[in-house]
Amino acid sequence: MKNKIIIIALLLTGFVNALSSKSFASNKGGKEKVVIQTSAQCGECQEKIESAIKKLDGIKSVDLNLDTKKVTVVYDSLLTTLDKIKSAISNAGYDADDVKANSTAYDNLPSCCKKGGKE
Ligand SMILES: [Cu+2]
Repeated sequence: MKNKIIIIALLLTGFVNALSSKSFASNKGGKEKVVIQTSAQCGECQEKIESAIKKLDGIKSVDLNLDTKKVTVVYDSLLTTLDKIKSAISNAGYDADDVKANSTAYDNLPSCCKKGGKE
């Protein structure tokens, strides 16, 4: 009887370990897809943002929608992070969600590319 309890306990521990290592593995890397709100105004902004993101490692695809100003990025989370993508956008002169545009880069944008430039 005691042996049975030990076996069940061992099986349970193994099961819990298997579960936790599985969730760890899925956090460890692979394809991630994010949608980031930017402050892009026109096609030129779109190109600048897309090429800034493409310079990072592990970028699979970048697609900026000018109607919504949202950029969809598919990337390998082993090679890059969401923070790196946001700072690439900021360093290009545009807002990326909660990350504000780098002010020097923003000042260097043509006036039509600044916020409200197209409105
Ligand atoms: Cu522009």
